[in-house]
Formats: sequence, C-alpha cells, structure tokens
Amino acid sequence: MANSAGPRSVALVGPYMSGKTTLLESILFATKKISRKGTTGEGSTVGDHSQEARDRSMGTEVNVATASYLGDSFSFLDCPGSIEFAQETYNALIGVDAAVIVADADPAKALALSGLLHFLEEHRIPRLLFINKVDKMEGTVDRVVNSIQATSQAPLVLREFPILEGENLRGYIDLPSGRAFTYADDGASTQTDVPAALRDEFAAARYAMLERLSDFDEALMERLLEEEAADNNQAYASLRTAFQEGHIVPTIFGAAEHDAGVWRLLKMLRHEVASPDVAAARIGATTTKPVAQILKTFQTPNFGKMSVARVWSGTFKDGDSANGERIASLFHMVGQHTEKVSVAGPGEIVAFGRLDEAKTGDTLTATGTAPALPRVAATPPVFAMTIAPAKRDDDVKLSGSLAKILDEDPSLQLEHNQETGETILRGQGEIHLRVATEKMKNRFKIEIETGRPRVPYKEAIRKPVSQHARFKRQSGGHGQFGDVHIDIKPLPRGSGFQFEDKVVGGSVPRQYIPAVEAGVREYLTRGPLGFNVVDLCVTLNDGQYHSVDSSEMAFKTAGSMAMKEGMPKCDPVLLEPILAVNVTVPSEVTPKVNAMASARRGQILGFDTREGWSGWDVVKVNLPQSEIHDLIIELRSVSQGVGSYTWAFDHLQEIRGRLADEAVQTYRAGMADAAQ
Ligand SMILES: Nc1nc2c(ncn2[C@@H]2O[C@H](COP(=O)(O)OP(=O)(O)O)[C@@H](O)[C@H]2O)c(=O)[nH]1
Ligand SMILES: [Mg+2]
Repeated sequence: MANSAGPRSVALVGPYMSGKTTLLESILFATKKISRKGTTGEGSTVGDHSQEARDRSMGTEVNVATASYLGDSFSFLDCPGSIEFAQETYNALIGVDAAVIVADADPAKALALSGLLHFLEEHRIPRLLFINKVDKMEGTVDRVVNSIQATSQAPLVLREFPILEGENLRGYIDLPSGRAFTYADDGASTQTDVPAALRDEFAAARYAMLERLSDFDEALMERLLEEEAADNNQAYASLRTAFQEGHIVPTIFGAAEHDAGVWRLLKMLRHEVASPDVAAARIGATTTKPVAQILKTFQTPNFGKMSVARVWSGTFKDGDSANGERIASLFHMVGQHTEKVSVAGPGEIVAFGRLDEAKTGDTLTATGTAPALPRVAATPPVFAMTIAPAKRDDDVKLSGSLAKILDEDPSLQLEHNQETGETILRGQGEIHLRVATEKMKNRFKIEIETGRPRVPYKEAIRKPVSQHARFKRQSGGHGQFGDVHIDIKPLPRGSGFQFEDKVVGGSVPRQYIPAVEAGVREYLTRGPLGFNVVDLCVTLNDGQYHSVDSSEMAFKTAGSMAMKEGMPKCDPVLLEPILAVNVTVPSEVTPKVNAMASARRGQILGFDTREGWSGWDVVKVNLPQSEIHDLIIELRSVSQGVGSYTWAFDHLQEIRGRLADEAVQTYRAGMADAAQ
C-alpha cells in the first residue's frame, strides 16, 4: 500500500565516486524511464551530463530526473559529492522529502560523510543509507555500518540481514518481513527461504532492530516488554515513522552497477517517504497559495536562464506571474532533456524558464507575500585564483559572463584588488574554480587565464627622519617653486597614515598644504621596497614659497620629492598580512592541523570543540597570508576531504632577511608574469 499523496523528491547524496550517478541510472532503468543504462566512464549517463562533468567523470552540479514508479511520481536529484560543490548539494537538499546517502562499502571512507550527515541532521531531513558496491565490499557489513555510525547522531538501523558465502555477499533477509533474497550473477534477486543455518542469527538481528525502534515507539516497546512478537505490519509502521521523523537512518545495501538492491530501495521510497506536505510543514511553507522555492538556477545556450524549483503549495501555470516576472515555460527534467508541462502542482520539481531575477533559495509566489523559508548560507571561500581574459578586448565579455556564473553559484566570490590590480575569483577549491572558468568558456566562449594571487604586502619604517626638499623649475614664462621641511616618523602597528600640519607664520601658505599632503600620499602607494606604506606620521614643519611661481602642483611635487629622498633613510621594513584562521576538523585530525600550521609559520592560538558538531574541533591559528594558498588542499588530504577553514585579515607583521627577500622576489615575478 502506497502512502502517496503527491509527487515526491529524493536526493542522492554521498561522497564523490560512491555511485550516485550509477544508482540514478539504475533507478531510471528500473522505472523504464531509460531503455539502456549509460556509464559515467563513457560519459553516457543521465546525471553528470554537463561538459565539465563529463570531462572529469565527476558531478559538478545537481541533475534532476523525474520518473514514475508504479504510478507514483518521483524526482531524483543526483547531487555532486565533491566537497567543492557542496553548496549545490545543500541548496537542493532544502527542497527534498528525503535523502538517500550512497556510501562506499568501505570503513576507511566513512569520515567523508560527516559534513553531509551534519547538514541533514541540522535540517531534519529524513535520510536512509544505501551501502553501495557490496560486490567488492571491504570488510564486513557490520564494520562498514559501525564506521559510518561514528559520523551519525541518529542510529543506523540495518533493516537487512546479510547472507554471506565466505566473505561474499550472496543475498539478504529483509528484517521486518523475514523474506530472504539471493542475488543472481546479473544482480537480480530471487526470493528464497531463510537458510536454516541463519534462523537464529536472523531472529536475533530482527529483535535487535525492533528494540532499537522501540526507543521511538511506545506501542512497540510495550509489546516487546510483554514478550509478544511484533508482526510485520507493526515493524514496517514503526520503521516508517522513525525514518520520517529522522530518529533513525534505515540502512540497506546493494550494488548500483549491477542493479542489486535497487528495487528494494524503490519500494522503500514508495512506502516510506512521506508525502510532500510533510516536508512543506517542516520548512514552514504552510499555505494553500502558490509557493515554490528555487533550488538552483543555470544558463542554457539556447533558452537563457532556467530556475529549478520545488513547488510547496498551490499550482504554477505557463503564463502566470511569479515574483513579478512572467513564467515563460515550465519543464520536467530528465538530466539534460526537458519535457514541457503546462502546470505544476504541490510536490513537483520543475524548471521555470526565463525568470531573470530568480536566485537560488528565493521563494516564488504570485502575490509577493512569501513565508520565510530556510535558505542555505553561502559557503565561505577557501581557495583563490586570479582571472583575466586571454584576449585583451574580451574585458567586457569577462564581466558579463562572470556575472552569470556568480549568479548561479553563491559559493563563488569576486574581488577586484586595488593594491595588486588583480581580479580574484574565490571559491571552494581548485576544481571548483576551474569548472567555473570552463563554464565561461563552454557557455560564453571566452578564454580565461588564471594565476596565483599575489600577497598584498605592505611596508613601514623603523626610524624617524627629517627631510627638506625643494622643487624649482625655471621654464619660459613663469616657473615652479615649492619648498618643504617634513618629519617622517614611525607609528605603532595598525595606526595607518597621519598627516600633521605644524606650519607657523605662513611659510607654506594654507592653500598649498593639502597639495603637500597629496604629494606625500601619492608617494605612499609605492614605498622604497615597492609596496603600500603604512603606520607612519608625516609632519609638515616649515617651507618656503614664491609669490608668482608657487602652485599646488609645485608643492605636491615637493611633498613627494621629500618622501622619495627621506623614506629610504627611515629603515624600511616589509610587512606581511597575517590572517586569523579557524580550522574545523574531526578531532582525530587535530594533531595534524597543529603540525601543518607550524610548518606554515603559523601561530596556534588554541583549540576548542566545534559548537554543535560532536567529535569536531576548531583550531585557531594566525597564519601568514602567503601560506594559505594551498592550505585547503593539504587539509582535505588529511581529513578525507571534510576539513575546512574560515579566515579574516588580522594584522600586519614585520618580516626580514631571507623571508622578506623571497617575498619581494615572488611578488615581482608575479608582476612580470602578469605583464606578459
Ligand atoms: N564495483 C562496483 N562499482 C560501482 C558500483 N556502483 C558504481 N560503481 C563505480 O563507481 C564509480 C563511481 O560511480 P559514480 O556513479 O560516477 O559515482 P558518483 O560520483 O557517486 O556519482 C564508477 O566507476 C562506477 O562504475 C557498484 O555497485 N559496484
Ligand atoms: Mg556523480
């Protein structure tokens, strides 16, 4: 008996390479949406269809496929697993009724699930675990489940009992019903009797499952206490409720590539995923008026902008208006293929054509008054690249295509750095940024050059100096004359620049004093070492003027001449920016973070448990900006990809000797590259 009361939406999530796209392919084949299965290796799958995804055999964005199974409509969202595209996944998860976590049958890969599980728990999204690739399982089912359990707050409840032949999985017994199935070589399963040798073990496993469930089901608890056997229906009902409420993570296994366990998964989804009004209530979309939420937007070469949305209530029709824009068309999707529909109702996932203002996370309504729905915050950036058009006259095209790419992806950020003159694209890692530039190339036909951003070093002085300078020029008509006496003195770190006017008796007339300051400031953009000068005070003490030849121009020049002559005598010193970095990692990785920070000249300030994340730490480090460029790469390599950090500028710190020389050299080499 199905509990269907509308189209449901299910996300396939899990680490990169766990088999999500393969599972989607198998699901679409099982539901006869496709007649032949593609493979990610060949680049022929429904999911991962974009050029960038195909080039890497890796999901880089969410792909939607709507199919029906025994008359019930399901939209499956194949979500990218790489942490660099997590924002895509999280944005989409806001719009689903349940998530299928696809995980490798390998205990060594369990940690990679922890960020995802935390997100699902935080948003109370019902989730079940599909342990994939049992055809080449590493270790036993129990070991795999136990290792994944360490990353989940809610208990994983195994609802199948494995039938093994030596180490090999031959089939399973469905715990609630007690029906046994064995796999054929092609992955199809046939129902058999429970093998006699397994009866006792099976009974114990079933009882253990019921005991677990009874924590969330009083009726079941009473029944077990009275030592009455729970019937199948009661076991199913109890499982369904505990799953829908997120108390447990039902766990099954299979092999997507061989279609093993896929029918079982579909049946579970059909019977156990709640109707869409439950998710609508969970996120607060409780109205009968038309309300939808944008899960993703993207640009198509021929159709402009598309906005993938979940309809939470009411209906949307072709030609209706939503948030003040006219809905040009509505589509169901099967990967890159679209099927035009004229109306979309509650629970459906549809793509709206040409809503130019729509942004991911936005609520769409006809009336403009919208319930406040949860939105995923933009993930702060952890990797940066400079970008420039390969052809100089592509500047305008660059800013146009960047705007479109940034509009699609809230986890990208753009900065035009005044000091280094660079355009810097920030995001979630090298692949994320490469994919962004490839999208620009593939969709907007613009070639991009990338590089490593330069560190905006600064400089300061350590010694005070008094300096006199006179600018005098006799040329044709009237000449130029400006004469100044200045004191240059260091200020404490963080003071910036101060200009003092101590002129008495009009030796420099009032109207020329701002010009002197302007000359000094102009010089400060590039000090003796070649960088912005900070933390100093320049005092104008005295000077001379000429009633005909003096001008603002002349005093400005005198001001910068005095600096040019005086500053090299002030014992200039290089300052490097130091960032305050909060590294977040599972606690077992913390010692490695300490070592990593020391190797990068970081200063560990301390560590704490990460609030709301059990088993995680936050390590606080002050780290030179020059050492952060590839920090995320190293951090991920020691934490199965889940370690991350946030950063903010903290202070400037002197560096001398070899370090300073190297810094200046690297900076200049970067400038030479950029000039080529
Ligand atoms: N042995 C085995 N390999 C699988 C299975 N499912 C997927 N794979 C392989 O795992 C790799 C990653 O699969 P893919 O679907 O692209 O993973 P995704 O990154 O999670 O979408 C591919 O080489 C698949 O052929 C399975 O059940 N058994
Ligand atoms: Mg994939």
